[in-house]
Amino acid sequence: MGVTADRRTVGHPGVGRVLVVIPTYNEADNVDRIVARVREAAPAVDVLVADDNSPDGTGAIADGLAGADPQVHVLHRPGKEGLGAAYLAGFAWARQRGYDAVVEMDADGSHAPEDLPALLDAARDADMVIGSRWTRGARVLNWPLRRLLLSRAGNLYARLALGVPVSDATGGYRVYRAAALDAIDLASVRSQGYAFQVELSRLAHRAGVRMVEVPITFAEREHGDSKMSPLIVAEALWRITTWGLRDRRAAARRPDALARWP
Ligand SMILES: Nc1nc2c(ncn2[C@@H]2O[C@H](COP(=O)(O)OP(=O)(O)OP(=O)(O)O)[C@@H](O)[C@H]2O)c(=O)[nH]1
Ligand SMILES: [Mg+2]
Repeated sequence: MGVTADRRTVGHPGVGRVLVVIPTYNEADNVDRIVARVREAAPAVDVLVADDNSPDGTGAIADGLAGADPQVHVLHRPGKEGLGAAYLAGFAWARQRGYDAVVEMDADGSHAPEDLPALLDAARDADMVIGSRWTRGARVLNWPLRRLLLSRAGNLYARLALGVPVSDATGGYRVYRAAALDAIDLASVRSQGYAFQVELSRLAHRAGVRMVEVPITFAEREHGDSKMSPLIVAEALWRITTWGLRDRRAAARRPDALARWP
């Protein structure tokens, strides 16, 4: 039995079998680079590219990678349904195949695969790990001021409105162990864009999932186009506000409300 086979059986020590889910929409310039970097940085973990039938042929490139490497897989989805739907499909794929942990990672290189071993190490003592841009030791490279401000303001608002005790509730570089996915009611999730990350943070916090944050080095995408849009920001704003109001109304109805909030 070779080294690769041994590592595949072992997965990540203390965590188990790990699947990195990479959602893609028009990432033809990025998908091969990111998959190669993951395989290099964490050879014992498997990769699933969840492609929404990208018109630029990302899915076919991913098929080529999967054909050459048994640890790379592709989930072809019929059309663009948003990041949230692609992740939910990826989580279900992982759970059906008995993976012990699922990683969320963007395809555009913003989430460095080289940080993955540190995230997985942290998952030994937590059920959910958030790779944070806003915790001590983190770095954000080449982001324009307006994106920095948007992220800081979004996180501040999410923390105040929802009481989720994390510095980067909108971040999309995460590890969920099976226990965390089981604790969250994934069938109730409706968010598509950044709101998806905030929604899962909120649901995990409410379910008592053990969360930790690990500092990451986040870099602006170098190739391909952003899918960020005013619509995605508006969705996050609207949903966070709705959840915040709902949580406050529910808290006010409970006799021990003050002790629990936030
Ligand atoms: N499958 C799928 N993936 C998507 C969809 N929208 C975005 N993605 C992927 O989700 C990840 C994050 O999207 P980005 O466009 O990088 O969003 P962002 O990081 O906010 O924007 P940038 O600043 O441009 O990086 C990337 O891997 C995208 O390809 C979608 O509708 N379906
Ligand atoms: Mg990006």
